[in-house]
Amino acid sequence: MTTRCGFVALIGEPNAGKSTLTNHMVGAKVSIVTHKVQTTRARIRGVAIEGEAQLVFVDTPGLFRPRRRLDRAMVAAAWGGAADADIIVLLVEAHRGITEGVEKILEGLADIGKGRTVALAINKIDRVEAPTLLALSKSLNERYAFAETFMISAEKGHGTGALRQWLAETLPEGPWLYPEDQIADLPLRMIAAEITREKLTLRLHQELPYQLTVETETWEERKDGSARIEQVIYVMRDGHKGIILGKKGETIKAVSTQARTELEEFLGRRVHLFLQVKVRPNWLEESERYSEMGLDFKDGN
Ligand SMILES: Nc1nc2c(ncn2[C@@H]2O[C@H](COP(=O)(O)OP(=O)(O)O)[C@@H](O)[C@H]2O)c(=O)[nH]1
Ligand SMILES: [Mg+2]
Repeated sequence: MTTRCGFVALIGEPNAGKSTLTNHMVGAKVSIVTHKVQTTRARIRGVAIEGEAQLVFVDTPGLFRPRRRLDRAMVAAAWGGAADADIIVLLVEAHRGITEGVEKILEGLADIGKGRTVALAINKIDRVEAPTLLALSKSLNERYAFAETFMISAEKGHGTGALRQWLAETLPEGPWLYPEDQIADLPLRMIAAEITREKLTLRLHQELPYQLTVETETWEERKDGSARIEQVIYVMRDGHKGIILGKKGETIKAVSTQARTELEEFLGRRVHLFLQVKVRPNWLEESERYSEMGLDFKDGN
């Protein structure tokens, strides 16, 4: 039997559904998902198996016009993920169509996509009627020579089987890169930090989620089989610390419980989670914070 293996980079605007599709394909939550834009900060690899093929999905941060250093590092990681992939899948939201952001990505693809297989996945088809979908598919294909077009709902799992099948057939021949039972290529400490960041993002309003970062500081394996995990939430201002703690520490307590429950489910064992909030006005300019997130920190980033 010939095996196949390769990287499938999912790119698109923030909120297109890249992380939802990654999780759906892997069959487990390896990438955090929220309704807020720019939830995914780094490249997250999720592994799926289809017949003799191992599909390594590269979930990327959204492509958007960057303002801050962190934004620039995220966008660079997204394009870098595409440039390193065997197949690029562009996700476009069915109900939003060809936005200015999508236009910009198509421009970028003209360059990065050269000599690569690029497919189009129109996502969230549960939100539109068929005629809209066909018109959108037609105009996107007029703008770029996609190898294939798929109409999917990452959330409901519609059309994703066909995409998966096509990817499995199209990836290059080669040995599998990961053991059969591995579903993610991200250190556990980072997955743990991402879970806490997701719970914070879901709970906090407006800009605050974009101004904080979570790091796992210590991870101790206990004799009784449980894990003791200490994490730090870095925020930029004293006021933010107060918001995260909440009245009588209610907010952080709730976040901690939710994160711990999900971690226990993910790890399949008991977890003792300790969260601490630290004010660090300049964390967005500290290279160490970026390496903890798996992002490059460069001069001029
Ligand atoms: N209606 C609908 N919503 C979806 C679908 N796929 C993703 N979403 C939602 O879109 C939002 C953004 O999804 P996410 O995967 O985080 O997008 P990303 O920023 O591209 O990674 C979340 O609220 C998802 O639940 C879909 O097929 N249909
Ligand atoms: Mg995402």
